[in-house]
Amino acid sequence: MGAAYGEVLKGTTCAAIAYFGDGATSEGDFHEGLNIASVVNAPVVFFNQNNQYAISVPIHKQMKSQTIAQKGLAYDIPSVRIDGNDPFVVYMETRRALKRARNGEGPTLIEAVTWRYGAHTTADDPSKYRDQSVSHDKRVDSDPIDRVERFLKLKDWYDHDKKEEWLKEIGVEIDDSVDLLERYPKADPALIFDYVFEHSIWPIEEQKKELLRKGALG
Ligand SMILES: Cc1ncc(C[n+]2csc(CCOP(=O)(O)OP(=O)(O)O)c2C)c(N)n1
Repeated sequence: MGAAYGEVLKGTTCAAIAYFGDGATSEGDFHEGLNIASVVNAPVVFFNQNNQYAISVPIHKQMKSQTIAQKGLAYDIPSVRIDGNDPFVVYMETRRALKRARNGEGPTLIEAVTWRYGAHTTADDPSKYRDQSVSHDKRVDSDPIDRVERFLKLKDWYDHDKKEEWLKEIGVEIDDSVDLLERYPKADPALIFDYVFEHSIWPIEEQKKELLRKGALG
């Protein structure tokens, strides 16, 4: 919302898009962002990826709202709920919302309903809080990559060799990027204190000194 409104102040026609989970919509800053975006008609798209879990917390345990889209109504923001596993509808609605934003028509909230098949992070074990066979069935039914593949086959546009070639190319690109980042020079941790404010303030300076004194910053 801040980045979007900044563009208005600069006089550009750029829009901003923010992606966040269902759990994020239970936090105060989501509501503050929507409220002020509506008040100043900011060129922003709020894109909610509703995968129905905030790590181990299922959606019904963190909100009583039937949908996330309805939260936009309270702020008079046009809101849609879409099939987040349909790449075409995700593309079309995102494009439409960005166009509205760039035309000065203000914010949009998109709720894209999906499902997290695997773990939240490598430290998470979803078998502890949900039946993993459900994830398996959902994947078979609605995986977006498989859906596009089925669509291309139906249209007779599918090229198996091209797919294999791209998979190889992308694999090499990912491996190269990981190698590059692993060799990246380490940042100076003291820098995190230097850019909090334009001119530093004493509590930040004290924290920096304290950490340097303890040798925590190497
Ligand atoms: C203020 C705060 N509290 C807790 C966390 C720990 N945390 C990280 S991700 C997460 C759940 C996020 O759920 P959701 O918004 O649904 O996004 P998802 O990762 O499921 O897509 C939590 C609680 C955090 N990062 N920040």
